[in-house]
Formats: sequence, structure tokens, C-alpha cells
Amino acid sequence: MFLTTPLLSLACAAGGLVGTAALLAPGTALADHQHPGTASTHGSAKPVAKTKAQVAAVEVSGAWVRATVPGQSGTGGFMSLRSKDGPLQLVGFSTPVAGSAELHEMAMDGNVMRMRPVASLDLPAGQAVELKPGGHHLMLMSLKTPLKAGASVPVVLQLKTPEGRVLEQRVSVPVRSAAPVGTPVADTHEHHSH
Ligand SMILES: [Cu+2]
Repeated sequence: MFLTTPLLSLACAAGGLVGTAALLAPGTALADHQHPGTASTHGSAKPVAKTKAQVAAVEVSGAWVRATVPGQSGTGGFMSLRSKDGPLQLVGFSTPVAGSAELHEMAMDGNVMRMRPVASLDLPAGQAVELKPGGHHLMLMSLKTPLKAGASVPVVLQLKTPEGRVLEQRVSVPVRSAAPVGTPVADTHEHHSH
């Protein structure tokens, strides 16, 4: 078992970056992530009832999760999301393969790219919002199993309506060693192709 997480490989996995350290303190973000008013649907580890996961409030395309290398305990998930009707907010996600799941963004801090947790991501109606290397991404941490290219990962997206209701949408996300051709990548130093 590899219990320690090299922070550098975390940053690499999520952002396709090289040579920058991610100043991420695992666990510190969780406090930001609690929504006391919507506690009932916000548990990330709970299995989701089938009837509840039937909503397809957003159109998902180009979804992928970056494959891991031995010893790597965290990785990034990417996709394009388009809310079909009204505006929604992506407020979190869950997956059985990760002990911890957060929404992250990557941003320049001086001349260093860092990633940090965000509480939500706006999905304006009818507009594609990209989760991509170098930008916003799903952060899968404390992975329970290595993720091999060719496998797929079940992910449940948590989508909040303007009324404050949280919908859950299930997506099967393929594991890939690199971004699918034609999908947006903010950072040009895409380098890992194990
Ligand atoms: Cu991240």
C-alpha cells in the first residue's frame, strides 16, 4: 500500500503540470464544503438510490479521469457540462473509488500554478462549462484502487437548483492516460502519457 501522497504527482495528475508544487492541505477544504441547509443529499459516500439519479439536468461530454501511476493516491476528472434548462451550480460529486472528492480550480499564484478547493461552479443555462486540466476539475483523493486506462469510474454529480434543491446525476467516466483528442486543455505542457 502507498499511503503517502506525493503532492507533486497530485498536481500533475490534475493539471498536467510539471515542476510546480500544489499547496493543498487535504482535509482543510472539507469545512467549506458543508451546506447545513441541504445536508440530506450532501453525504458524499452514500450510495445513490436509482430513482434519484435519473435526472439528466446537464449534458455531459468529453468526460475522463486521468489514470494513476503506482503510488499515486489522487487524480483529476474532467468534462464539459451544459445545463439544459435553468441555471445550476455544481456543488460537489461523489465516487466510490475515492475516499474524498472535491471541486478544485487551478489558478496562478504569482508565477506558480496552484490548485485549491472551490465550493461550487456556476453552470449558466445552455452554456458549456469546461472542467479541464489547468482549470476547474473534479479532484479524486484517497483513491481506494489504482485507476487504469480503459476502466471507467462511476461519478455522481451534485447539482444545485436556484431554489436550493440538490439534484444528483450519475455519469460513467472513462479512465484515460491523456485528454481525448479535441477536448480543451488550458495548459499546453500536457506531458504524462503512461
Ligand atoms: Cu485538484
